[in-house]
Amino acid sequence: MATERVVVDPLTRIEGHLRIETQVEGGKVTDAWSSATMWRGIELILKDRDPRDAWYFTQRICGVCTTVHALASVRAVENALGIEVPLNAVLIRNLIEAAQYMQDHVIHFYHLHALDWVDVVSALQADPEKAAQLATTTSDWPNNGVQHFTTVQNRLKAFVESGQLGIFANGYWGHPAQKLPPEANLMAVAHYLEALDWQRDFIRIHAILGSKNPHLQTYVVGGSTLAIDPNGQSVLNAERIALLQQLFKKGQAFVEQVYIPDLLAVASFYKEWAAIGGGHGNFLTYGDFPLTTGDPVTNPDILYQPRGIILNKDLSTVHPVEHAKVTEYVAHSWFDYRDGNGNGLHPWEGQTNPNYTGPRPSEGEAYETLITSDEAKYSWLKAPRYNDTPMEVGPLARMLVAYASKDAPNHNSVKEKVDTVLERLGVGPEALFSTLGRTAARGIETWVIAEVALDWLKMLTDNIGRGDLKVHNGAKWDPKTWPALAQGVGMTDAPRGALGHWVNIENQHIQNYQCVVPTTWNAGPRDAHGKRGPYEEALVGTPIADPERPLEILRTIHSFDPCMACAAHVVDTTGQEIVSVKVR
Ligand code: NFE
Ligand code: MG
Repeated sequence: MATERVVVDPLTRIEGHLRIETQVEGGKVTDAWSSATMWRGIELILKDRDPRDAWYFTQRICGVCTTVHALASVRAVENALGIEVPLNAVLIRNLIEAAQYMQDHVIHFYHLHALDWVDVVSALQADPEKAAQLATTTSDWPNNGVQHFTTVQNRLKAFVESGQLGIFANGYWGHPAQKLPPEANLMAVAHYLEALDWQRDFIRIHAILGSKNPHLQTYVVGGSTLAIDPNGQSVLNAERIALLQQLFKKGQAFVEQVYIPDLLAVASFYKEWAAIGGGHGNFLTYGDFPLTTGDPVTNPDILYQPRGIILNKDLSTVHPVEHAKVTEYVAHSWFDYRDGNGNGLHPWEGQTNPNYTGPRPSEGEAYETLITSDEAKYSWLKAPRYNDTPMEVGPLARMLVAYASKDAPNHNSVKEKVDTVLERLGVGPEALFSTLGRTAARGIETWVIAEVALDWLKMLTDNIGRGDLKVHNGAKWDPKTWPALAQGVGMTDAPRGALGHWVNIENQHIQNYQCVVPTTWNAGPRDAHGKRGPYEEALVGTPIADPERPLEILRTIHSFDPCMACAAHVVDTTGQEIVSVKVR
């Protein structure tokens, strides 16, 4: 049987640079390797700095999930020094993150993932009247009329006739695995364009709560710098709170009337993807969104989204998370540990010693594969493991843990929506362990968060109404009050999954800082025992209709929403040649 090496490098419509190598036999992926192809080293930049400044630097790991690294960082330092954050700051942080989830997930669905399922060129053949009928059967969204769809189609025709497809260039249009009828494609393209405007308006929430986006400015160890006075000129006054409510409500309307109906419509044509891309079946979430004061690391019970682990797709048991069991391997990564690469290191003992041993195309070195032996190093990502087990993180992990945690605050909301989606698609819970499940989980989560964000805004308003305007706890602000040695861990669940920052503080300065990031969990390479990372495992078994145009690889990898900047904590400085796909 013919064996082919199918390589996608760079894999686009993600953040950063990712190379996927696969072995394809008989029209199916039989093995896969995930490689992050760039590195910078934020963790090294943090050494010897004031830990209260770390969040400014870590937040710049990424421009997509931006704010989550600020949150993990201030929480790590608060955990190290025993600082409790006032309730207003807890809720402000939740609202910032809720808005992050909503904007990030909508952008992912429409702008990064939809074109894996939606054929833009086919939309040219659609009858706008039928498209409007289709859209209005599933939603009351005002822009679903014939006139709007006709305008969009004309815009699209003008694009194509000018030969400048712009953002729609280089898609696998007309691919045999594309199954939507032209009308569904037109509806999705119309919403793709609308979502561009929606996300820009919606994220004004971050301008209010964080002064700007990306890279919000109101974090501080001990709370928030967002001054509150309902009757004054303070940043957060009654008028701004009213605007926040309006923006969250508009956000919720888009999620409920556009995103969820589109998700269901598209998914109903691709049910076979409920049996593809499942992977290892191990899921980890740190949980998030504290509902009261208290250190979320030591008090998981205060979290709206529960902390937990699901193993081997078994939803009958949710295992607890002990951060001591997190380690990172470098056996297949371009790093070396001082005492050898056979063991994983806990982040408090973590090391960041880059040692690039791969090919150097910038120096004219040609290469076809990074996998030159079973021992090859092939990625700038370390391989995180929990209790020596690879873990998938992200919306699917959160959804499964919430679904299985009957006492969790979000259980009913999640279960109700999951059951609705499963019923509408006519599939059982086993369908969740798949590429389709991953994509559905992201939508369901956005639906849950859009609803509860309004409750958190009300909690904040009620607390302010009781006269509590406190946003910062300055008790330990002075470094002279700190012990000579302190260690902390800050956990959050970012849009793409479990995010931890670990800090060692020595004589008031950072002695070591390690970030173990969602995309590192998911996109990391094999560990010292040869166990594949989650992307790699999820790809095994994926059908490939046309090795020259491996659309199916994109579907599964995009379902994780890769962010390589986060994962490798890097920017690209090499100016790499853009080649959409190389097939051998
Ligand atoms: Ni750069 Fe990130 C999220 C984090 S993913 S997007 O969500 O943390 O690794
Ligand atoms: Mg790291």
